[in-house]
Amino acid sequence: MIEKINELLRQVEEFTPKTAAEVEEYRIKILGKKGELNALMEQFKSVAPEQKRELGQLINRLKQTATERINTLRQQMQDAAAEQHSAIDDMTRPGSAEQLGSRHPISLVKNEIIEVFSRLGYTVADGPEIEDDFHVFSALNFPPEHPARDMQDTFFVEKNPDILLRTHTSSIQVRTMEHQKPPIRVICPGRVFRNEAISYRAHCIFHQLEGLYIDEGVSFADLKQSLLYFAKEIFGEQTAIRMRPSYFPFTEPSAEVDVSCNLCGGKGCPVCKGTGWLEIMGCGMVDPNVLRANNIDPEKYSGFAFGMGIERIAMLKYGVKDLRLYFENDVRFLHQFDTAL
Ligand code: 2NM
Repeated sequence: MIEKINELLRQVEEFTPKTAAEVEEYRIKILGKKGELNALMEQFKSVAPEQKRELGQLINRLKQTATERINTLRQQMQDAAAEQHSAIDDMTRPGSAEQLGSRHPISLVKNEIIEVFSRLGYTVADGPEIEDDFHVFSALNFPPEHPARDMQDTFFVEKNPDILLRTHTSSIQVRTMEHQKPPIRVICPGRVFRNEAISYRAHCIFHQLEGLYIDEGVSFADLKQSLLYFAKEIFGEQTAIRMRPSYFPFTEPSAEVDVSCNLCGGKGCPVCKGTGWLEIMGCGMVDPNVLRANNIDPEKYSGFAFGMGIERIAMLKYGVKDLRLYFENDVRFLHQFDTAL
């Protein structure tokens, strides 16, 4: 028995496990219920009384040595694991930066335009994207046979009575006139929907921003100065504008507005197709029929309105060649506008 105990003592001292599982396995083998130590205790019962003192002390030594050795090894394994872990979770290491999102270029340009017009006393109005015929067409002097009322151009939700996706944000201005007396000075940004083939220059959903100013004695000169101020604020102080006669159902007279091409300084280049000018919006004096349809007396009040595509302004401002990029939400495109926050 003495031989056996000394052998076990040597084994315990030499035991060099590699894993915590090996330590546990060894603990069960030595100190477990059916382990070596309990086997020795069993044998100890039938030992001659004169041997009991020496053997008892030896067994106790084995028990103590094994317990201490196993506890030490366990602690070592735990420390090693913790050290590995803390190499990852080093609290003093600088944090890795979170990838932040960036404002969409359409939102950036929209907000910039809103800021410019708010300096001229305009407030922002909003309205529903799903509209009725009255607010999109009838109140805006569109004749019953106007092609915009066609299924070819407009997305209908229901027919008879007609419920449709607004094709311009002018419907917001109709709603403003409904519940507000002049003076009225609003800008209406929003999504509009047209049944168009998608290309680099057209999409079936795009963003418009329209303005409306109604008061006593509002003139075409006021319109011109307001739009010149807008153009200089958005495209730079050196920017000039010109107006070309045009036609819209809701304005008379109507005009297209061009800004001087900043790339060539008006001399002509591929971007402005040699003309020196870039078209940015439409505008005009609100047609008396529109004022009447919205219960505003055209004898007392006059007004101007203008409308632009936000994608187009953003394309000119940032030199983006394909309008579809604004809808694909590829972060490699969107993150290029990070700094413009
Ligand atoms: C444009 C061009 C010209 C316009 C007119 C109106 C309203 F409600 F007063 F009749 N809102 N927007 C307007 C006028 C829009 O977009 C190219």
